[in-house]
Amino acid sequence: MGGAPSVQVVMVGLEGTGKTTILYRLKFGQYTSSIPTIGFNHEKIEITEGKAKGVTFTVWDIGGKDNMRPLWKSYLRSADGILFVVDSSDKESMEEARIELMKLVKTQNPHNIPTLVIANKQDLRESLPPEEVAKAVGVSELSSSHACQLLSSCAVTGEGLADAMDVMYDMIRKWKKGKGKNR
Ligand SMILES: Nc1nc2c(ncn2[C@@H]2O[C@H](COP(=O)(O)OP(=O)(O)OP(=O)(O)O)[C@@H](O)[C@H]2O)c(=O)[nH]1
Ligand SMILES: [Mg+2]
Repeated sequence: MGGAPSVQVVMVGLEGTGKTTILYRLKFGQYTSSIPTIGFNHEKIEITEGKAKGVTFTVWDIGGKDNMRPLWKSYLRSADGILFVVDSSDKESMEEARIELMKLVKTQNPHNIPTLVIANKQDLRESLPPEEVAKAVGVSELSSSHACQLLSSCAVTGEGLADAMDVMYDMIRKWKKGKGKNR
């Protein structure tokens, strides 16, 4: 106990869904163009407003290409929460995202850490609304047995990201209480 709280989250999702854009939006407060991630990026992000004000998030942003997905699970062991990013405009990838999300949360999550799915790219006209993304990737189904919720965002403008960090922090606090943990 004592000191400013800090948590670790792992950010995963299929390639091109906007993970690195989210990371740098949170870190620098502005849009930064990115190239596909080979390996990972990580940043310490101090939350300056909202319910999680003063909390430091260490965010591990892992590349989403299929050859990098086997790495995702190794980050789960030391993380307190999962941010799973979905491109809401890419309807064809929803089933693949659902399979990866199920696998990760159900079979590769030894400490049962909470998952917040982010339905990103809500600014695009063709994007599915958050409720439909939730159905398509199985959040509705998962939430009956696991701590799993969905929120929407636009990483280009940053809309929705402050709420997402608030909710992620809240989920982590509940998870830690439930585990009697104080890491
Ligand atoms: N319109 C729109 N474009 C976005 C949004 N978020 C990210 N992008 C764009 O989507 C593309 C991919 O973004 P990245 O952040 O590199 O995606 P990533 O998930 O890190 O991809 P990998 O590193 O390959 O796993 C970039 O051209 C971004 O500018 C968004 O909310 N809206
Ligand atoms: Mg990336």
